Amino acid sequence: MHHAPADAAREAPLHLWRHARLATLDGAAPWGWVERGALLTRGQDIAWVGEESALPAGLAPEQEHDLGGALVTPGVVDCHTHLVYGGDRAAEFEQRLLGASYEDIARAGGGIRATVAATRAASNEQLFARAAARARVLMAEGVTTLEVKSGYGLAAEHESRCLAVARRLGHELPLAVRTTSLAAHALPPEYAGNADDYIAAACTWLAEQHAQGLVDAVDAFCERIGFTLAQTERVFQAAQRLGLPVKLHAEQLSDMGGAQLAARYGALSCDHLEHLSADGIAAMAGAGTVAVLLPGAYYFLRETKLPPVAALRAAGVPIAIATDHNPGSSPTLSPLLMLHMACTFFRLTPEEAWRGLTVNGARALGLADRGVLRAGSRADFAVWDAEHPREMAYRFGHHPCRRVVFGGTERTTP
Ligand code: DI6
Ligand code: FE
Repeated sequence: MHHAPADAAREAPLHLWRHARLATLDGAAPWGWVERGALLTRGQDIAWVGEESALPAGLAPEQEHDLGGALVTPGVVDCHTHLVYGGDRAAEFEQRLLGASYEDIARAGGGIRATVAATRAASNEQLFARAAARARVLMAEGVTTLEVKSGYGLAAEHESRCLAVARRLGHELPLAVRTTSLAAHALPPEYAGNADDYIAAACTWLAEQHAQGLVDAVDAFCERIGFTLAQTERVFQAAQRLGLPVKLHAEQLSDMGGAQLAARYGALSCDHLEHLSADGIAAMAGAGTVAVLLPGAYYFLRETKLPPVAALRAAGVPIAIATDHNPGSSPTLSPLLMLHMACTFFRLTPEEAWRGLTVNGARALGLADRGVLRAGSRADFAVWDAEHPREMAYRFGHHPCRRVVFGGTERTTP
């Protein structure tokens, strides 16, 4: 006999996590702060959060964990990564510093095409081992939910392999993984000069990948060097036919009007957004689309145009922050550095940046059950060697994450 999930949750043992300073990020109070806090977890979920002095009486928790007055935040949600790929582009970085232009490198078979070739040449085991090593670095900084995009296979077989590797990360590591199909990332060499045919092919792969349970969302790179608005819309239509939510790499290098298109398809998020227009902001606000800001790519590409943070804030568009980990434009594995850079470059407040790395990151993935410490949410939280979460926004190159609880179970740090 199988128990219904609700019954299983009721039967799971109760754990008390006490003597904590909580940044719940729940409610309107600054940080959702609880100075002398405690959490009760049952199974994978939080059963109760509050002042320890207000703990419900008469409970007999099976285990009690004394957190010694440490700071607790929700687990970190990295809602935009390209974690699965072969090779790296460190030599290309070096060549550029020695004077080679992006075009020189591209003509010599470098850039994104080099990553596609290395990804296709890598075995599933190699792709998995490399991606798992990267995921462990992210996890050491408190990541409990991770989005992983395909987009370096750019052929049916290789896109499916990359999505399957991403799925396997979620099965083999104590981490929640959401997969996004990004076949519309770049034009593979087989389709040079034939982007419309490539998009038609990619739309047919999507149905197959979805049938295999490999896809949670669909993304595209709408850009002069990526795909046009019309091609992006065909990808969105294919996603819509399958009932899959969409996201978009939008207005990263130029204002294509991608945000307006994405909003018409009810996009979960638009990401990058340095060149986002007032019309794009209004469309996103109307659709409830999250703005995912990616300070790592802004920094690494030495971008100078800032995303319109004040206007996004004024329009009430939720703002998320992510690593955008990829070998070409954001080879970082530090969500905490992104937290810092969101403040220094983009002028987010430390609390906005933290909400960006937790609750709004979750929202960018369509997940309402995490990102805050609240009764009913998933028991995903991080314990920090810090007095206050603003310290992690202030310091950089600093990793004070000490313990992580994922789905109610303490994770052993890698
Ligand atoms: N925007 C980016 O910055 C990366 N992809 C994208 O859509 C670059 C990917 C790469 O250069 O490998
Ligand atoms: Fe990206």
